[in-house]
Amino acid sequence: MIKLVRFQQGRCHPQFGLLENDSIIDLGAAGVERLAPLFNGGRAIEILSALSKQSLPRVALSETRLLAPIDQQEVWAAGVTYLRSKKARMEESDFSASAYDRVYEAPRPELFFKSLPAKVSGPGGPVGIRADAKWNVPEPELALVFNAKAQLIGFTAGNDMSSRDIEGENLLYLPQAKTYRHSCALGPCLVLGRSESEVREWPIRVTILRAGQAVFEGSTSVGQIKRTFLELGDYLFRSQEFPQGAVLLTGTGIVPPDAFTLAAGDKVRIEIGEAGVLENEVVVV
Ligand code: DO4
Ligand code: MG
Repeated sequence: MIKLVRFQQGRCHPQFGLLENDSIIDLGAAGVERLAPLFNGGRAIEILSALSKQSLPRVALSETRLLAPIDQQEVWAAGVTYLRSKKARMEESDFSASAYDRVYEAPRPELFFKSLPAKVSGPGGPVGIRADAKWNVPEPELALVFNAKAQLIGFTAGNDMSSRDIEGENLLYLPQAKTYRHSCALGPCLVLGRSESEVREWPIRVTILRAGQAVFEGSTSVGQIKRTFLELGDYLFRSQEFPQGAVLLTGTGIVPPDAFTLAAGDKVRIEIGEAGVLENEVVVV
C-alpha cells in the first residue's frame, strides 16, 4: 500500500511525495510533477514502489503543509448512495421526496459536478457555509480517484459540504447547495494498492468540534454504499472524457440530526480508514 501526498514547504512550489510514518519522500526530486502521466500509464504502484527505494530527499511531515492530494482532476460526486442519505433527504423535502426514493433504486446513479481542482481545500484548509443558507452540514465521503481510462487508482477522504435548506427548498437548487466557495475538501493522502473489497471494510467517522467540545459524532462504513465502485466509475465516464482523470465522492452515510447546523469556527474532523484524518475549519462564505 502506498500513501501519496501533495505538500508544500514554506513558499516553495507544491510537490507530490510518499508518506512514510512521519516523513515524506520528495517525488519532485524524481521528476514526478503531475498525476496524469503517472496514473495514465497504468504502472503507478510499480513506479512509486521503485522510487520509494531510491535515496530521494526526505522532509519531516511536521515541516510541511499538506494540500489536497490532486492537481488537475475535476471533482464529481455521487448522491443518495446510502439508505441514511435517502431517508434524511426525503424527510427534508416533501417536494422532492420521490426523486430521492427513485434515484436510490434506479440503475443510473445521481452524479453531479462538485469542484474544479484548484478550488478544493486540503487538510487544515477552510470549508465553507453559505452566508445565505441556514442549515449547513458536512458530508464525510470516500473519494475514488480514476485515471483517464476510468481505471480506479486510489482512495482518499472527502467532505461534500452542503446547504440542506437550499437543497430541500427545491431540488433544482442542488448546484447552489453543493458548489460554492470552499464547498469541497480532500485529503490527507491518496491510498494506492487497495482493492474495493479491502476499502469496503474501512470505517468512516466524523466529529464536529465547537470550542473544543464534540457537538456531533457519527460513523458508518464504506461497506454500506449501495453501489459498487465499478458501477459509479462506469456512469461517471459515460459520454465524458477526463484526460487528467477525475475524483468521485461516493455519497454520505452520516447525516447529523435535523436540529444541527454548522457554525463558523467549527472544526470538522473526518476519518476514513487508511486515508487518515481530514480536518477543516468552517468559515462563512
Ligand atoms: O441529492 C442530493 C445530494 C446527495 C448527496 O450529496 C449525498 O447523498 O451524499
Ligand atoms: Mg454528498
